[in-house]
Amino acid sequence: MKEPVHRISILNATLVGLLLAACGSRQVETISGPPGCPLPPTAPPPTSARLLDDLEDGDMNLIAGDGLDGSWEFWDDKTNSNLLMANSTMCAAFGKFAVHARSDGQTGWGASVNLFFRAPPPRPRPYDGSRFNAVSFYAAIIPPAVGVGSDADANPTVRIKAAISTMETAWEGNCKSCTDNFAKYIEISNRWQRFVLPFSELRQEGWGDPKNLAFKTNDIVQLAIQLGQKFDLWIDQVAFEQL
Ligand SMILES: [Ca+2]
Ligand SMILES: [Ca+2]
Repeated sequence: MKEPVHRISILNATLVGLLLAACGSRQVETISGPPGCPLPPTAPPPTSARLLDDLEDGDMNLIAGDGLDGSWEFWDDKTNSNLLMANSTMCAAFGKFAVHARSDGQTGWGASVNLFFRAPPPRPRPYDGSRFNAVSFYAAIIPPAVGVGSDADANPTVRIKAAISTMETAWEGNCKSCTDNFAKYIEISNRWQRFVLPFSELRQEGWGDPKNLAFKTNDIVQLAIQLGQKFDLWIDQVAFEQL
């Protein structure tokens, strides 16, 4: 039994040698991230007007200065003790750290990842973002079908609501029916992608009171990324933009 195994080994070694010779000195492109992580972004991050947080300080605060002193807040419906929301070193788009939010099933309204521009009190507290006209961030999901030994070609996406609140829509703001924030829906896949929320494209859904509001750039409160009941989402590199 030993001889055939030995011969196969030699054949494999020869094949590997031929392949290496064929490759020459060409650089091999990385096509996958760590197992269980999103696929890497296809390009480095563009220069932004003002980086809000890349998570690289390992904390839950944004990069302070320019009147900004807020922090990340994770909100959920308290229906699942397996909910995870953290600054994690497992799967960053850039650097080592990124926000990770995962739940195997909420039963209420779900959960949201929020980045507040100002620290309370009071809550909410406005920030004058009129120097900017958009917010950008990187996001990716881990779909159930993607992982070790699974079919990465399935490439499902998840549609989620990304929003900016103002003093007229934020929770406990100047509203009778709050959190109908200025939103846009985005399609997130298992590859890290950059998403841009131009302020001019954000709209209320129309169920809030007040509604049909104009977006007041000088009165913004938070970036709110609305998750559903079941999710495995990563967020990194959040910034203000001047497009
Ligand atoms: Ca930080
Ligand atoms: Ca990062």
